[in-house]
Amino acid sequence: MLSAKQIAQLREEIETAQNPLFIHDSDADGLCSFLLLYKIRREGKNFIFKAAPKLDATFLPKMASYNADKVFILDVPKVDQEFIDGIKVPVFWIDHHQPLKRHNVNYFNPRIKEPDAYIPTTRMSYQVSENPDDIWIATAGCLGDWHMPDFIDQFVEKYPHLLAKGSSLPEAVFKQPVGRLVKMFFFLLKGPTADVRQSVKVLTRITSPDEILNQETPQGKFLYKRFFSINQKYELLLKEARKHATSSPILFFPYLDDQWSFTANLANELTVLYPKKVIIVGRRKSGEMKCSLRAQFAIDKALAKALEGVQGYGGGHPNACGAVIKEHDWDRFLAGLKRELKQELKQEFKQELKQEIKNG
Ligand SMILES: [Mn+2]
Repeated sequence: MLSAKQIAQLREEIETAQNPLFIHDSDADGLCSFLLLYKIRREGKNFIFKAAPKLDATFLPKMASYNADKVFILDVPKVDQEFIDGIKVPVFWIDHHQPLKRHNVNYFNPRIKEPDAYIPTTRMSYQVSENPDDIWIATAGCLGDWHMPDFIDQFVEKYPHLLAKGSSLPEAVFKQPVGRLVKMFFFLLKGPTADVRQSVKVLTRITSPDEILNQETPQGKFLYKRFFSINQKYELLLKEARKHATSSPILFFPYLDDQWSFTANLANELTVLYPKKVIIVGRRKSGEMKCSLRAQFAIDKALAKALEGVQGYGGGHPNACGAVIKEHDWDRFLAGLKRELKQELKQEFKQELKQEIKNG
């Protein structure tokens, strides 16, 4: 979390900015962070950063065209020093990924002090905005980054029809009405740039979630309709992906990527539907298989072992990894991973058995 001093500093910088530029990640956390901070003063522009993870010098000409007096970078994991140096106006970077060493930037990252902290950028942005009218945006952004916010009881009190008290994180995100809102903040960012820009502009003028979910105003109706048509594409893919669930501990869904890239959303929802399986959503591209791996248990060790002797690389968090494998080695990789997972299960079983024997 931000300290009181950091909150005051960011608040002051936003309130005194004439034409701030907000560069934010292209997901629910990035978008909600922008909306919360933008609504403090309603000045400036946003740039949706789609080329994650790295913001580098190639973006400088585009940034210069905004003529901003301050730049706020939200939820972008990697920003090159060259990019920061090329900006020429004060840069404020709020993020919660692995901290990097950078200078000439006001860097706000809770993991500098607490390496294991998990605080979405939206949570910090809400500390700065502190507008209770926007609690629905703050909630959706946190849930979108798989984090149950500490203010959830206030949200439930205000919107009891959107979330049942005491819901778990998976229930909130995939079973409760608030989950539709979370998906909306992801899906409205997909598709042709002009449509996305229009959706975000309309979002800055929405005052309550019911305005969208119940289509209470023309703006709400517009967003709901756009979301609905994108969600239809997603639901079709999800249905297709579910056909790939077999008795194997791996659910592999080969998927053709286009501008409607749903990889991360699909992988997350599938882990909730199949909590005991490793979910792999993969795309074939120039002789390689690029894939996202997710599970509700640690898979990083099994992945590292499966990568041995295979042309490819990968890694990430314990429950969420990425990997790129040469296509000719794909079957060998998959077989290796299956073997490793079964091995781990066996070990676990043996240990449980030992424990049972010990306990008599
Ligand atoms: Mn984030």
